[in-house]
Amino acid sequence: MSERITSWHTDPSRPRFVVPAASVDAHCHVCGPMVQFPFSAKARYLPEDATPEMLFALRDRLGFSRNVIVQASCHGSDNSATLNAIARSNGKARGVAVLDPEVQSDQLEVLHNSGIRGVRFNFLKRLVEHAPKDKFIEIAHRIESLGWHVVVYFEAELLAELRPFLDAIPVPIVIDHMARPDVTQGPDGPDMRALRKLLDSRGDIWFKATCPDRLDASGPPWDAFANAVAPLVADYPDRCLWGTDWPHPNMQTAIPDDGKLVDMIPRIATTNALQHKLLVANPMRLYWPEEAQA
Ligand code: 0GY
Repeated sequence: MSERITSWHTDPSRPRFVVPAASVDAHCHVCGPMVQFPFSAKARYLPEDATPEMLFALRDRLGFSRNVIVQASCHGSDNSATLNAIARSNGKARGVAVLDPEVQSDQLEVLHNSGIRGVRFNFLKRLVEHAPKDKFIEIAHRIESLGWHVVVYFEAELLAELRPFLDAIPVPIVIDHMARPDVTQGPDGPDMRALRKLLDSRGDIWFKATCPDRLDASGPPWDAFANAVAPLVADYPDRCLWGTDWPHPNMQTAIPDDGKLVDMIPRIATTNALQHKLLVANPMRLYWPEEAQA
């Protein structure tokens, strides 16, 4: 693996949908710059530099105000690139880290003071070598006093097997990309039913209504995604988040136009009230609780 990948649209359109004031892109990443922040030796893909300045330019172009930067697997558990981006954001970004199970408590404090508010557990075999559930549970207990949550990334097929693990997590849980349901099954298909069952089991499980480009092979305007996801957002309006997923790590075909991704929002959050929850109130509660409106 030596070829570096450009996984993002280099000239995204300006969205037609105008997002509410103070909107948060709650799922995005930075990669590199490689000379400053080398990629992990275990990285499964090698991206071109997707720098903080590029992310912030996209934020402004799309009309967003803040970012939640999720540590990408290509940087392993070295969060330096993510922390660098948060530090350069003038307070407009917070982050989700990937932690080494041996992380010390004083390092957790440093991460908190640097803007980290959650930890990501990635179960995608194509992205990570190991996903040690026992260590993840230990980490989840250790972050509890900081008020953090966990972000879990897995595919729909794994949900039943992961259920005891998820049940044992003592902090709020955010499910990346709704656990990648087969959206062609529609809103009442087995994958969405299983996700709803999980959401119904606890009041503190959230989901990201993200990634039509990854989940709907029919391509823009991603009708299957809109059809499957809109009822979920309507039924769980206080537990959904939205993000661009820029720079769309490792996407090599069907790279999405980020402006078109924003234009999907009113199709999955169909009223002003839902849009405000999805883009402002919900991410503020999770990432900037000290500023969130009651
Ligand atoms: C995503 C999805 C992917 C990649 C990563 O950390 C990552 O490398 O998250 C993926 O390949 O599905 O959320 O960015």
